Amino acid sequence: MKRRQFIKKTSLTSAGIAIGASLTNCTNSNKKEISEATGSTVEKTASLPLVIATWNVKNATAAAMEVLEEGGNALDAVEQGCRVEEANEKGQSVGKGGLPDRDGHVTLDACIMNHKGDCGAVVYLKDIKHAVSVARKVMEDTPHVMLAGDGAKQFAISSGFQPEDLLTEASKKAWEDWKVESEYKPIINIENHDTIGMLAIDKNGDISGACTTSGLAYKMAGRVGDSPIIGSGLFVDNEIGACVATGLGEEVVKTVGSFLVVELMRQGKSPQEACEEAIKRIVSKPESNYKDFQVGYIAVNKKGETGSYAIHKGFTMTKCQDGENEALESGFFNKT
Ligand code: SD4
Repeated sequence: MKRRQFIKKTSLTSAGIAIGASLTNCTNSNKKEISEATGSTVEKTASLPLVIATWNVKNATAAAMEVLEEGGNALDAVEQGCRVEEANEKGQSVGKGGLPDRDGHVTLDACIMNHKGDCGAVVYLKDIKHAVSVARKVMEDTPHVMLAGDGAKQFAISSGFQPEDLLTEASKKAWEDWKVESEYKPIINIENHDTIGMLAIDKNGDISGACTTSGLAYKMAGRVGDSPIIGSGLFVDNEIGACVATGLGEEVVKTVGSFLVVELMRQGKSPQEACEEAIKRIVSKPESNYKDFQVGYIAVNKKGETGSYAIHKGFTMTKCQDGENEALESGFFNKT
């Protein structure tokens, strides 16, 4: 049997076991050190391939890792990983089942970026659950980087995507309950299911990233956040590293957060130090009301070192590497 067939066969037949095993083996590894500069935990491992994602999305990172272990590239991995959460109807911030805007419409934002610096995005996409795959099609099949609204939907349908109602009974009920008071307030952490941002390095050392979301629950109709904006929600520079953001998109956009993190790594900061500095830019603004909102970043550099940091407690980064798939608590700024 050829080696490629063997890898494919073993990974296909053992996929469930491998994923199941990694889900239960979520022990903290001893590959971490305390940074003398910042006092925070810094990853020291650099074995490839690796996948990291915002929040606790181990099924998604496991799916991405499966792609990489079968010899797939980082772009395929992040797309496939994000699709897991987009299809998960229980996740109320991504894809099908996402919470709607204040008028009851589920609208999706997503982007993707590869190691060559190519990128694609969709904003205000309705009725198509795999927004990340539409973003990839924008990147690969059009002369543009971003499509919005009706045009994005038409393009998706003409590319073979099936339209469907994305508002589930559970999300409709949540929206109807919300309408009683109609009080708009960002939710600081949505446990377990939230915007999914994913970064991967494949066996060749090439980096890709993706980000997909239904945006903020009960947002104004037409609102778009950071997640589909290259440089804000996501940025990849294959020479340096990559970053992806989650939380209140308006605050990420104002500081061009993911680009900032990558540029700080270019200047010599570790991924951890860069994420911390980018959060400090937000919270140290005069009259910042950071106590009322959350922002979190995860980042990886070319060496495979990773970092994550948020304004508030409760943010996690899922990391899949060396047979382990674990949700790691992030450091956070607000200690009060
Ligand atoms: C947005 N950043 O639309 C997204 C929402 C999010 O955790 O990440 N929530 O602003």
